[in-house]
Amino acid sequence: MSPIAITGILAIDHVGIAVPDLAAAVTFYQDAFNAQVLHQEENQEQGVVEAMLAIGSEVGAKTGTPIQLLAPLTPDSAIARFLDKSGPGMQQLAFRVEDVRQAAAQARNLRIRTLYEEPKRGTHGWLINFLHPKDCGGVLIELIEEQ
Ligand code: CMX
Repeated sequence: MSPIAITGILAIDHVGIAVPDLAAAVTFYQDAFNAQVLHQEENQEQGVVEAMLAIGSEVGAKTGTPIQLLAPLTPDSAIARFLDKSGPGMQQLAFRVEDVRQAAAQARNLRIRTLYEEPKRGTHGWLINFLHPKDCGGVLIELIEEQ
């Protein structure tokens, strides 16, 4: 019997964009797209400083659609490596899931590698894991469970 697809995917949570300078990128999104800043934080473990912005008003009603701007805190962070190799641009697609451990186990059954055995903490301290971009058609997919 073939393994089941990943279940419990609720929505696209956000698209993540790697930027070298967070303040400059926030200003650009505000000025060019009328984006609203929802939240900013540093995540030392991930080596990022990030801003969550809402774009547009049609989809997602009150808050618009979230875009996450990610800048490196350290030169050896994942975002710094991405910027060095690929330059600024889209770095990840994030799915909100009901249960990140279950989604990760189902991914592994589908022979999609997860970056972590156990979830780590992402934005708002929510549980996260990632699916390897080489197993997802060149897209780094983040799985997020609200806590
Ligand atoms: N999207 C698509 N492909 C990617 C990628 C990305 N974001 N990052 C790396 N790759 C590709 C590389 O281009 C490379 O391809 P080739 O072998 O064809 O050249 C391959 O994957 C391996 O890349 P690498 O440079 O050797 O690997 P890294 O050491 O940079 O690690 C990855 C890649 C995905 C394991 C690392 O970026 C990682 O651990 N990411 C998860 C954590 C993260 O992104 N944290 C920041 C965000 C935090 C948050 O969202 O809260």
